Amino acid sequence: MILHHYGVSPYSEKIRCLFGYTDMAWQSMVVAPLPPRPVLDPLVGGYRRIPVAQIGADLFCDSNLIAEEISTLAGNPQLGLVNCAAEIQSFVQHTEQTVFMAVVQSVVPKSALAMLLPRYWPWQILKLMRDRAKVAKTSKAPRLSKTERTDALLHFCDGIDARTTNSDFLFGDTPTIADFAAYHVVWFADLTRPGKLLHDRPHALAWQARMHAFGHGEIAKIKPAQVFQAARESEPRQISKAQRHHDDIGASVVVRPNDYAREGVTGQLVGADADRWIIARHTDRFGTLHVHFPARGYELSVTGK
Ligand SMILES: N[C@@H](CCC(=O)N[C@@H](CS)C(=O)NCC(=O)O)C(=O)O
Repeated sequence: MILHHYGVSPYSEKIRCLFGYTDMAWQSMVVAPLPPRPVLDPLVGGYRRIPVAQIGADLFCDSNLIAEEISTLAGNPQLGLVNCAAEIQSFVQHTEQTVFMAVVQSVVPKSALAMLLPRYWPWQILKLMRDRAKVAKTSKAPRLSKTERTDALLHFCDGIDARTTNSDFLFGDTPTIADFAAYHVVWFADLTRPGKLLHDRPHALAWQARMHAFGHGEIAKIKPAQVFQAARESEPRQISKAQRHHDDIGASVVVRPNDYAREGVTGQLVGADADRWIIARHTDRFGTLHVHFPARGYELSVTGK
């Protein structure tokens, strides 16, 4: 599996940590924190969020869908959100929507600069900050008040501490996708305000250390030419029979995130079920590519039949 990612991306950290836990070998393609991304853009065709995973001519958008692919490869259903109990699903949803937003919206420019200055040139930081301000303007994600942010973070941290008092992980003695969803939020909070979020919560801190100890798996760097070759020389994988029954199969569609960074991908719907949409992009450069999206958190519009 190739992962298109960048260092300070929290959702990428979630996947890197999953690679560590499952002890997976993967190929790393580091991309810029904002478009244009000359390696990824021609493959994915418009989706601008990171991470994106690639297996040959199949592209997987969104960390929860990537986690599902990893869960299948690793034979561990608890790492795929759609396989988990409703309680775990709603924990992940709340963590990645409300708690993540509370962390992001609490970052003050001074700590953002402290995080970025050792990693990027000043002109890149300026561009990145302008870009994210633009993304925030068109975002449909709720803007939380200071009190809402404080309450959400307090509740989250206390919850982690309580859940890890008598067990090693949030929902028992082995990790589920909930642990990785919570971990990347804590990791990002620590990048911007080191040590502040879980401060004075011994069980939560021990859990964080256990998650950190998984590492990132076996990483191999991959070159742009190899990424392109993998796409060009592979056929997209077979679509299952069950995914070929949707009424709109064959239609021209656009799929886009329903919250922020809403640039969409245009193509032909070739597979769909309750959890996933698969759209085909026919390209001169790579032949046919399949771009996979989770149904949750994304919207599909039919543009022609
Ligand atoms: N739900 C997405 C969220 C991904 C996300 O927000 N990624 C960030 C970077 S960690 C991003 O791309 N932000 C806005 C942008 O660059 O367009 C996922 O789970 O992958």
